Amino acid sequence: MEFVTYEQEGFVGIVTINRPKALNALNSKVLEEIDEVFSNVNLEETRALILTGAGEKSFVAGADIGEMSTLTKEQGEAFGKKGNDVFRKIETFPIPVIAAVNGFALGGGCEISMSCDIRICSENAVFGQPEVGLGITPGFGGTQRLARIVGVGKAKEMIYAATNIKADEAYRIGLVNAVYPQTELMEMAKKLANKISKNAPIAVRACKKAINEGLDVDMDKAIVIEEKAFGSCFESEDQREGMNAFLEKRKVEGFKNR
Ligand code: DAK
Repeated sequence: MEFVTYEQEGFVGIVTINRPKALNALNSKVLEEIDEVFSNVNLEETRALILTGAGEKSFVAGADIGEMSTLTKEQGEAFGKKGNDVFRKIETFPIPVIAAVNGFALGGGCEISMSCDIRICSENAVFGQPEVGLGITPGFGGTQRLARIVGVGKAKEMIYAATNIKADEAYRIGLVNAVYPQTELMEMAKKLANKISKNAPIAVRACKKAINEGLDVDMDKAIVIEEKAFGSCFESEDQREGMNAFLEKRKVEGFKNR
């Protein structure tokens, strides 16, 4: 791998986009490597992922403008699909993915963070969809996910006016769950990932699937998705251990992911 690294710390996997010379901008190679890293995650031993960028300046400064500058209509659509397939893989990945946004999250950077389940950021983070200033639309899901996360009005303002927002504003509008000093960001991301990892993995995965799939359908269908997810947990050892521990007034002896 040239541009993406993976580290395993207990049940937590850390994926780092590492192309500092271009502020971690996403070219085709970076997208292919992210895809490969996610494909290789060992889901038996990993219960949460953290996605971050190398360095202290930028999470991801967007799709690679140099690579995009000469695309034809067909090539543009193909590049959009390549990014969208990877981002959808992250969004539907069986385990939670936390974006630890450590600086610029512009264009494709904002978009990849929005394909993660949860975003936390450093105080120097900047979010935005500056594409219309480059003569293009957001191409990796920005027009769809931003409106779903922060609401239509705010998303339209950010996208039409190409307005970048700082960390405190991102927190205020609900784009990020928390803001930390840069030096504490990864520690806090790991703390959250470890907290998730201590819970029953089968139940956590079922929650992610139910929340994601339920948001795409009406409430009558959505609630059935939850019923199925809830029912499926009763086939797990971890459900028995979780409930027995409560009834026997003891701590859970470590969920087994079974
Ligand atoms: N692409 C390529 N290189 C980039 C880059 C990017 N997005 N962002 C930064 N770099 C490179 C710079 O060119 C510079 O390289 P050298 O000149 O040193 O070789 C290096 O990173 C350092 O950047 P700066 O010198 O500019 O650093 P500053 O601190 O002065 O400024 C900045 C930092 C983040 C404010 C600035 O670099 C900047 O404005 N970057 C561009 C941000 C941006 O506009 N991002 C959105 C890109 S558009 C689609 C698919 C995808 C997309 C759209 C459509 N379809 C297929 C339909 C997605 C679009 C985008 O993401």
